[in-house]
Amino acid sequence: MTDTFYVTTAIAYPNGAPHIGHAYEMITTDAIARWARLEGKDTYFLTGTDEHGIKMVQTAAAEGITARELADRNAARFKELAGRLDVSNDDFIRTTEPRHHESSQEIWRRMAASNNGDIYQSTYKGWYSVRDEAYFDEEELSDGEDGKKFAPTGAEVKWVEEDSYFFRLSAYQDRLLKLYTDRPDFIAPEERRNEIISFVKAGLRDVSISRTTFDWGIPVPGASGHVMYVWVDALTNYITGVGFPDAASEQFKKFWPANLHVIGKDIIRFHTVYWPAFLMSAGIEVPHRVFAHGFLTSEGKKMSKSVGNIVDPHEQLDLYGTDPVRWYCLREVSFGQDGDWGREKFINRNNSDLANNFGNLAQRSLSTIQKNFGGALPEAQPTEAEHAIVATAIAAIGKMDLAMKTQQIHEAAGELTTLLNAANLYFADQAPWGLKADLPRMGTILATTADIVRRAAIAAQAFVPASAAKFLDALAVPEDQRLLSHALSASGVPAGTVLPPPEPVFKKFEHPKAV
Ligand code: ME8
Repeated sequence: MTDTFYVTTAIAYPNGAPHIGHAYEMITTDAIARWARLEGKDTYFLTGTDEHGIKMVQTAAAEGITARELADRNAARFKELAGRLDVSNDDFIRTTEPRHHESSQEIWRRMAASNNGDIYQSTYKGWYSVRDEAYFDEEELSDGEDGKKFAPTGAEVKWVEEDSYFFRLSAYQDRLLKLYTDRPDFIAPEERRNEIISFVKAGLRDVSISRTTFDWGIPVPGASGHVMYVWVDALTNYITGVGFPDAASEQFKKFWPANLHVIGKDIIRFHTVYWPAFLMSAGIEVPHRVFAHGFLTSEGKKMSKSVGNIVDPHEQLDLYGTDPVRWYCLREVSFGQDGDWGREKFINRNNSDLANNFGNLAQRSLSTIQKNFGGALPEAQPTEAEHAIVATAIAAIGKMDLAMKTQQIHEAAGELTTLLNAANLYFADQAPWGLKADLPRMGTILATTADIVRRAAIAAQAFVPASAAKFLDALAVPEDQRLLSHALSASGVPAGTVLPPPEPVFKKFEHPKAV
């Protein structure tokens, strides 16, 4: 039986155009999904948009359009971005779709029916942040000017009082703490896990899970005038995406529980406290793991509309193209930590890792094969130096695999670069271009280098897929021999295979001149 792997991103609010933080999450999750496919796993990758809630209503009103019009316009932008980033999602869920309404109403019914009722009716009185779509306790707030109050996220909160349904989250404290203990891998990175354990240990309050002051949401079954709190329906997208409420469906049985939810650090409580509690209440298995990544800043500063420094991923793609943007996100930022989008660092990364290291190795070895062997891959008669570099490659790819299994994406990308550095050193030391009088030796070095490029390019498919495919095409690697097992195997492309003339794959970028 093939292993399965189900991975998701958070679903973004389409109240505006996507920013680089959204692109970052799509790219990193895509690398994880692509790696699982390279491992030969039957992989399902879901992303989408979270279209309900008061924030959508208010933004739409300010623009003089309906929430649905706003959702339609911006969901299209998120989809378009996923396409341009070469994101390999299998589905794109929109929470306004009928399948998702059905699914959310079913999880609600199950929660209402469980433990003699995990859902009860009362009145909510408290603080709400529209920007975060979240409730806050008085103690968490800070005071601003004019009596305004602010959530720890910096968003203004408003007092709300309304008739509402509640979820009995307080009853789940022990079960949640047991989950974190029994399954130490459930929350990553470690510091986030500790933060959540302390939060839950401090005690949990029941959560208000319906709203009555607006109607842009999923109707609560059997309770007219109530729509679900946006987070109840948002989290449910992860099961809708694999066929819930048809829990007997092949897809649901195959992919649920999800292997991994990738999210940002600001929404960890929703995913590691509310979500498992909702699922336990509904009698549905909880996901295996939630990984919280950090936030990207722009040239060292927090991105904000008021500062006007929000990085538009489309602009970056226009300037640099898809794979350099992907590589920067995957290599420059330690996955799980905050990172920065900075032009100088971007150009350095691209030029050193992609153009000078990867690109040069491939170009120099392949063009020398064209020049001296008419494009036919020479025979290798390996000496110790060749055995050593091949062993280095296999070990590096093994390390990449271990790193990817715990979402240490930047480490995996770093291993790839270390391998390519070693291969460039091998190539420079052996200096094949000076061996015209010893063609068999020259051929050995070129064939070995081409084989290292093949192995590296197979692994690189998770990171820079279009460029990796170009290398693999240039090496005449058949489509069905591009899995991780092929990158680790003893043999590669047979000697004598005629290779097409190589084309440069990566470009160097110039640093803008200081003015
Ligand atoms: O939170 N850097 O949507 P969202 C990196 N709809 N990641 C960032 C970021 C930044 N500067 N800013 C935001 C929501 N993100 C909910 C999710 S899931 C059931 C519902 C990340 O559009 C953020 O942490 O505000 C989240 O994971 C994702 O982008 C969508 O954020």
